[in-house]
Amino acid sequence: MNSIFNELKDVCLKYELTSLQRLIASIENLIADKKIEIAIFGQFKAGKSSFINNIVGKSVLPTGVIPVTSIITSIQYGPNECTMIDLEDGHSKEIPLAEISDYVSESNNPNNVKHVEMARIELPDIKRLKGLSLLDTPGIGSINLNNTQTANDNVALTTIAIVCISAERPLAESDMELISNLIQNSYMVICLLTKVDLFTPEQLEEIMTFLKTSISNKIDQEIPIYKYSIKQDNNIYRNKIEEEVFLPYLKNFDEETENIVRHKILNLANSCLEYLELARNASMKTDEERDFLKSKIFDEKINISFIRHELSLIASDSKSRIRESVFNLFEPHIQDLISKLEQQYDKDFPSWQGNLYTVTRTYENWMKTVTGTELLKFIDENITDLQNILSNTNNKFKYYTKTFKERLEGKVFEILNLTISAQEWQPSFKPMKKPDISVYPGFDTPIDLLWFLFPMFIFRPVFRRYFRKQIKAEVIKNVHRTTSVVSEKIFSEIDFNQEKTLSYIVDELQTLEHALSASNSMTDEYTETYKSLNHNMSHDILFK
Ligand SMILES: Nc1nc2c(ncn2[C@@H]2O[C@H](COP(=O)(O)OP(=O)(O)OP(=O)(O)O)[C@@H](O)[C@H]2O)c(=O)[nH]1
Ligand SMILES: [Mg+2]
Repeated sequence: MNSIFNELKDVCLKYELTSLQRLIASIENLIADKKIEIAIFGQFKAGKSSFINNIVGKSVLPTGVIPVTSIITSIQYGPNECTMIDLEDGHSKEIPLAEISDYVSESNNPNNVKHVEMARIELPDIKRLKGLSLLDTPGIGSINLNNTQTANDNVALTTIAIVCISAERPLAESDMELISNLIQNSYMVICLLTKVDLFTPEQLEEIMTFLKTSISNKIDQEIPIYKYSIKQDNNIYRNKIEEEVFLPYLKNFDEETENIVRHKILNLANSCLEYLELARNASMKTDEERDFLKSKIFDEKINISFIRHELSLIASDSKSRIRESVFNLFEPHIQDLISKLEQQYDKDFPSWQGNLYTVTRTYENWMKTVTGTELLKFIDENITDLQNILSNTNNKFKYYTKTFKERLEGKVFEILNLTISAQEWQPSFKPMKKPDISVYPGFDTPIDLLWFLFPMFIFRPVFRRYFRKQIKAEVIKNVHRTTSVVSEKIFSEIDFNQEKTLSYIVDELQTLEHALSASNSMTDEYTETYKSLNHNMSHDILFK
């Protein structure tokens, strides 16, 4: 099996099949660190975290009535209790298990402001599950799109998937889409009908029948469905799932991991063969035919400058609304801010001593500090909404990539009668970090240059009123200024993500273009590589 894997890696390297690198890495991990991953997917509130807590016999993961899980968390056996947080910058830190929800729950780590990549928990009292790793994932279809994305990113590489479907809302469109995506790549997919305690046995039978027919209608394949409840007859449900799903993997651990590796290698091989087939087909044509094919596929809508143009339209269309959206966040709070500052001013002014020049400077500094502090606090409190403004644009880029891929696949099929790889085609974006702005309120009061004309013991009440009146205008001016700073920050993130989307699509197009440019002299090479891969696959003892 190793030799065929090496051969596939060489093919990917030689023909620059970059989109297969993630799959290669996941196979390498599996070979190095034998561990069977069971990922728990499903809509938000389906009971995923509750199910894992129930299996491990302990409330380790946060659960709740509003969407909770925002970070992927793995749980597995380890000789000592240990909880690690892997950060996006590559560092890891150990934390007490009791603090896990500070990192993995949406309320304590909104929009992943703590930049957590994933959390890993090892527990000593689940030795019976040694070798398995349970993966808790954020709910699909959650209002927080970043969370949905986190879960989606993992679908393509999942080994064993348990899809939780709550008996309260059996089957949504997103469940079906999830199941069919998982079926394409995973080694095994299982459905878990959760919260069955909420229904009578008769109602449950109806729900089960509905679930089974809906799934088999959609994907033309039956998948095992298990019932589950953490509240009623829990032992029965838990034993059944452990005996029928978990234990078989553990009993034949070596054989099963080999099977899983083989399954993944087969997926990889199929993608490579598709590529070689495409390239070989193209290489057998004459130069004119090849150019004709390419011109039909890479038509006016499938070329880099058109894509660049469309992406920049998406970006500029989004940008045109961003300033307004950001200002709309601030606007309802402007009056409160003015009143707050006026009250603070009434408290602070009496302590400002000195001539007009000094008092003006004190006022100016005071204004800068309090407005700056209040506006930064506001940004802090509203970071989720600001990030959602950016997410809206990111989702447009993702949607564009998805429809573009479908357009391209359709074209290739129509013209060459070949299907191209079903690899996940999704650029992934990181949520926006808190804007690093130091609000710097401006201020201009030329009047103080004439300070020597105004003895303060006479004019103090006049200036007190004068400064107080300025507060409103200063606040409004600085809200506009902050709106610009924040919008600029979002603009630059959009530009960055636009480039990322473009280079992602360009990579994929180049792979295809490369395949379609294969000249006659390459036919033998592609045929040989194809034959050799095919032969080695069928002769490899593990593929028998
Ligand atoms: N009646 C009943 N309620 C359950 C059961 N399992 C989970 N719940 C409840 O369902 C709600 C959601 O459970 P979670 O485990 O947080 O769901 P989740 O799928 O992890 O949710 P997200 O992390 O937000 O995607 C909680 O209030 C649980 O108490 C069950 O078997 N029966
Ligand atoms: Mg959860």
